[in-house]
Amino acid sequence: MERFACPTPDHMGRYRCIDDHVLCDGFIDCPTGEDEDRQNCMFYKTVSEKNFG
Ligand SMILES: [Ca+2]
Repeated sequence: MERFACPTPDHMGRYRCIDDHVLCDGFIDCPTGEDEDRQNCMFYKTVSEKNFG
């Protein structure tokens, strides 16, 4: 399983790490919602679809 660090730290100044399965799942997991960013999701889903054939 891959883990990703959010690009923006939270209010404590810590960078949160999230699992790849919470990327683009419709819920905001990063402090400013980067994991649900439309452009990032478009890229992520494109890669995922290629990986799944
Ligand atoms: Ca999410």
